[in-house]
Amino acid sequence: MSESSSFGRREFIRGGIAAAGAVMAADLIKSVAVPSQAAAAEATSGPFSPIKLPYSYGALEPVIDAETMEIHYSKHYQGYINKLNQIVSTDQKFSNIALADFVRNVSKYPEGIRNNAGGDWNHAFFWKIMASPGKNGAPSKELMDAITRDIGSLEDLKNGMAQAGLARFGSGWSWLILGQDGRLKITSSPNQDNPVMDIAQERGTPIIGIDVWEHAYYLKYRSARAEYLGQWWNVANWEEISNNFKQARAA
Ligand code: MN3
Repeated sequence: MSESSSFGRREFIRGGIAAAGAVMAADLIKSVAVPSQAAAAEATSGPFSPIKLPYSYGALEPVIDAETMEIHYSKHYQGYINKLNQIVSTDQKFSNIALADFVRNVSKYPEGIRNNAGGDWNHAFFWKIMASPGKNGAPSKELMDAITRDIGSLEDLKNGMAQAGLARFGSGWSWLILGQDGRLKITSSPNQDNPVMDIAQERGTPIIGIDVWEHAYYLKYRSARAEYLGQWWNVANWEEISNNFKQARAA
């Protein structure tokens, strides 16, 4: 996270110069707030670490802007991982438990593990199912056949996932899952919950998951969640999504 720490230092120096110029108190508060945010996302040690982003921060432009990607990855995602590492360091009984096991059996663990293991798992999943516009491929035939059978059409899938995301009040995720009955289904979850969790209303294997927290789209789309959900398909990595379906069906 060297980029964020150098950013923090730069802002801090700028803040120092502003202070020397004796500018207004409000400006001082702003300049001091930046380094503390950057410091909060410094990687901490522990069993959990971020996956490498499979593309640059700017690779999803113009659908998702580089600044949103940088903040989302280096602050929010890293923040969940840091908190998870901090929580598991407090009790010996949490050591040697894999992320997938925390997520699957989340009802056994404290709320902080539900939120932060969910945040880690969901974002790692999300980064992988996106690709640059124009390089994002198309659904496999077997996935398209299942979409046609269970959802209707690709347009129905897009509309259905937009509806699920818009109906989710506050923060959460819109999902396409392979249900335990072997059928595709559109669902949504609050906060950092997901359909793998034992507490989920609709359980299944995620094939697509779209982050509908404001931090995922607000800088570019402001409050227009529907527009973000419509544009998102231009960065859907169909190769990865089709592979998720293939693996879920084989499981
Ligand atoms: Mn997010």
